[in-house]
Amino acid sequence: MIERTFVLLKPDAVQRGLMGEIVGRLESKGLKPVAMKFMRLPKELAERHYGEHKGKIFFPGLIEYITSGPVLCMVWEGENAVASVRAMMGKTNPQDALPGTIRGDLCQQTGRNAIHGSDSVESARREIGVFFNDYEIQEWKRSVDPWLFE
Ligand code: DAT
Ligand code: MG
Repeated sequence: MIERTFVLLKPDAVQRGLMGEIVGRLESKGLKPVAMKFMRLPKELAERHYGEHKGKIFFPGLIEYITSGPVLCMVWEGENAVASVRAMMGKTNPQDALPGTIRGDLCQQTGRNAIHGSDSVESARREIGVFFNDYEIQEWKRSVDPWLFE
């Protein structure tokens, strides 16, 4: 199933100069970028995005961290894109994330785990709607697609 997923590179990824590395991994997988936006999240938007974690002990710290600097917000499309990006990200706690995954290779602590990716098709739809208007999402054909999809 061709799906879309919402991906956000967190302030630590931006500050550490890892945007290219992470975007490169998603591109090399053959996933197709359909939206990108570099922005500083207003607190309200951050709280809406992480609404499911409201009330948890780490919520205030999470909001402070995610709003502390610019982030790269993106939508990527591809076969089974939601689970595929989650697998590439690795476990939430980088200490549990396998080598070969983004968090396993590039991060050390849960509170600085570099990347967000939607955890279900339903979350992806909600999160894409929170961050992007329809006109910010590009429908485009890629000439390599026949070499990725039979
Ligand atoms: P994921 O980002 O893997 O989807 P999540 O949705 O459970 O993980 O949590 C969202 C973010 O909140 C996570 O990337 C980092 C932070 N977080 C989660 N659990 C935490 C914890 N126990 N302590 C500190 N931060 C935590
Ligand atoms: Mg999550």
